[in-house]
Amino acid sequence: MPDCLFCQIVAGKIPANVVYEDEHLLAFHDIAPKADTHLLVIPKRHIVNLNDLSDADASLMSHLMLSLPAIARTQNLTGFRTITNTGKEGGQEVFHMHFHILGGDQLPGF
Ligand code: D5M
Repeated sequence: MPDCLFCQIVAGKIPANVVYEDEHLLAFHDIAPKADTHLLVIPKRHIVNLNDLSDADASLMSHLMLSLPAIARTQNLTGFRTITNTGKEGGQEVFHMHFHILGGDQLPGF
């Protein structure tokens, strides 16, 4: 998606502070951190949000979820919060699916 911000990060056209990359995923620091450590984990392929998923994405989503702890550990996080905002009403601002990883200090209960 040419005018998608996160697709442009995947393509290397917009810089990001990348902490993890593999064939399917990219993880980088959020530009406006809401916690001491705030990462974003995205699929390289353009997927809008959870509403955009189908059964064909089961393996990708399994890989993404199972990768979150290891990505958190790159920042020495053992405990962390994971959030994904779905749709405008869900607070989503960038319409390329991403999972926030928040940690590094004691987060309040939810
Ligand atoms: O979260 C979108 C998140 O994307 C928000 O926390 C800011 C972050 N953001 C926006 N632009 C950038 C760039 N260029 N690099 C890194 N992070 C960025 P949402 O869940 O959609 O509200």
